[in-house]
Formats: sequence, C-alpha cells, structure tokens
Amino acid sequence: VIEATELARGLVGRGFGRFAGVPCSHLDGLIQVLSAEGRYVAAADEGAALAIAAGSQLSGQRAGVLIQNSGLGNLVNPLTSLLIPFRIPVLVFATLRGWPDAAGDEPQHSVMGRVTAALLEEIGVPHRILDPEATSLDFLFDFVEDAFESEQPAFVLVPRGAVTAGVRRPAAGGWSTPEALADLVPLLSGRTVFATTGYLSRHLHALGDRAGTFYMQGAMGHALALGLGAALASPEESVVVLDGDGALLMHLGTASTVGALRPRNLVHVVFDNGAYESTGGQPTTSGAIDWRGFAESVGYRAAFLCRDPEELAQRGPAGLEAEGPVLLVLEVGIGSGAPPPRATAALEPAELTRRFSARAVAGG
Ligand SMILES: Cc1ncc(C[n+]2csc(CCOP(=O)(O)OP(=O)(O)O)c2C)c(N)n1
Repeated sequence: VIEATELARGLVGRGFGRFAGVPCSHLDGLIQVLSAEGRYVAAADEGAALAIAAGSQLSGQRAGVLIQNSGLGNLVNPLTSLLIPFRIPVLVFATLRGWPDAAGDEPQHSVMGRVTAALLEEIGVPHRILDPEATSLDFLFDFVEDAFESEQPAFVLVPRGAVTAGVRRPAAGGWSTPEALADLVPLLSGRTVFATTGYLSRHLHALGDRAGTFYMQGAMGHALALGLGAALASPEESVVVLDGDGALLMHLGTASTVGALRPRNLVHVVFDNGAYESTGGQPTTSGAIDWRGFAESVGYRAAFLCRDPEELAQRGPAGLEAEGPVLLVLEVGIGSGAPPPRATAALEPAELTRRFSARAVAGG
C-alpha cells in the first residue's frame, strides 16, 4: 500500500502545488494530506476540477486532479475539447470503482469500472494503473514526467486500497441526516420521492421502503433533474426531491431550470451537512451559500430553512404544501456509525425502475 503522505510529498517535490477534485472514499487519505497543506480545492464537479487544474498549469503551476472514475463522464468534455487539443498537461488520479470485479462493487459502477482504461485508451491519453505493491514511486513519476514532456494529461488509475486511508472524521453531533429523514418521512406519504446518491438513499430505504420512492444511486447531482422531468410529466403528482449539498452543487444549474419552469408540484429538499458524508466527510463549499437568497434569485416560489426538529415541525408541513417550486433546506451535521445497506442490495436497479414506474400515481 502506498503511503498518502509519501505520495503527496513526492508530488509536491515535483512541482505539483495545487489539486482539485470531487472525493472518492478511496482517495480520502491523499485528500486529507493535501487539504491539511491548503493545496486541495473542493470542485463542484470533475470537469471543473480538470479545468481548475488546467488553469493552474496555464499560469505556471503544475496541478493534479483527484476523482472517482464515475466522474470521468463529467470530465471527458474538458479533457477532449480543451486539454488534449490545447496540449495542457494535468495529472489525474482516478479511482477504479467497479474494477476488476463489477460484482464486488455497487451496480452503478459496473459499466464505468469495465470501460475506464479502455475509454482512456480510445481517447488516447497516457494512463497507468497504480500498483499497490510498488516499493518505489519512481515508475509513477517517470510516467508523469514523460506525459508532461509531451504536453499530455496523465491518468493514474487507483485500485481500491492502493493508497492509505485517511483518519475518520468525528461526527458533528446534533441533528444528523438519518434523524432529519426520520422526521421528514411522515410528511412524504402519498408523494413521489427521488432520493439522491450516497448514504441518504440508504437511510431512506432503511426507514421504510415504498414503491413511490426512486433511490437514484449513481448519476450524482441529477436527482433534481429527474424530479423535474417527473413533475412536468405528471402535474397531478406531488414530487419531492431529496438532495445532498454536494450533489446539488455538482449540477447547480438545474435549479435555474426549475426556477424558470416553475413546476407547482415540485419540492426540493436539501440535506445540507456541509460535507460529502458518503465518501468520508470531506467539506463541500455549501457554507458560503445563502440558500434563501439563492432560491429566490433562480425563481423558486418559496424557501424554508430548518436547523432542528422543532423548526422542521414548524415549517416542514407548510413547505411541502406550498405552491412549488419550493426549497426546503435542512441544516444537519455529519452523523456517526455505518450506513445501512444500499437499496439495490434488496432490489435490483431494473426491478426498482419497474416497481417505481408501476406505482399508483394520483391523477393518472
Ligand atoms: C460523478 C460522481 N462523482 C463522485 C461520486 C462519489 N460520491 C458518491 S456520494 C458522494 C457524496 C455526496 O455528497 P452529498 O450530496 O453532500 O451527500 P452526503 O454524502 O453528504 O449525504 C460522492 C462524492 C459519484 N458517485 N459520482
């Protein structure tokens, strides 16, 4: 196993002064080391992380990107249309979820796990799989220097357990996502629910599975778009999207689409814990957002903020009944303990889709 501190030291020693990324739990050790040195930028999505690193390189400082391979989809556009044609070298560490054995990981990783290396091969960028048994990092740095010399991005693919893990972050105490969900669930009855990727969907499933809930594993940041599509297709239905702050930030532009179309039957609930809790609790940039001002500025009809169960009891029912689009932000803290199993451990993704599509929908 490669020591995260040693890897970071080697990278900084070779001039890599800045890193940007969206976390994967498998890279948390490296993220922690780089964050402690003030070198890590929490990007909203992987394409933005690549562009931030490219901007750094254009201004004379080598930069790296840390992502999960699920985020390759977000990154391919700036890679193929910016970095490659403009010959801007950047170093990318991408974890290998769903590889080598798709069955050993969550179903949303199986396609990308199978094609990650093939995709990079087809695109034509230099890539190497990091060998966890490597006793020296020289091969890695030689590979990176060669790529940079030829003005090309370099991809290092990181198998599970290849780099040492980080230290577990402490729970924040107080109201956590599963507690806030338990408080919210009674208000969701009879409504169609789209739940975001990560722990939130697991907690919701554990609190009570129902056909009217779609657990959106994968497609991080697109729960609001899914909910918008459903709300437009089925105006008689009350649609509730349960989002995370990190996921919402990833495709924040969709809130503007929602605000412009103003579906009356859409409620957008954000569990804002200021962190990517599902990947280890790395900070997001949500702390800087004034949610009520944001909702108003993009055209939502109302916004409610709740910091504890009492405020949710006061504002939740009115928020869910108000004419949409409504933003309901629950300010929670990072919880403790292991999450329950994912929804698709009980029900295959395709079965989930069939069951959800066949749900009883009020009004047709
Ligand atoms: C495109 C993409 N990038 C990264 C990930 C890895 N990932 C899964 S859940 C998650 C964190 C989600 O954070 P947030 O929405 O704030 O919810 P929380 O985990 O805090 O409940 C991340 C980064 C992913 N699934 N997809």
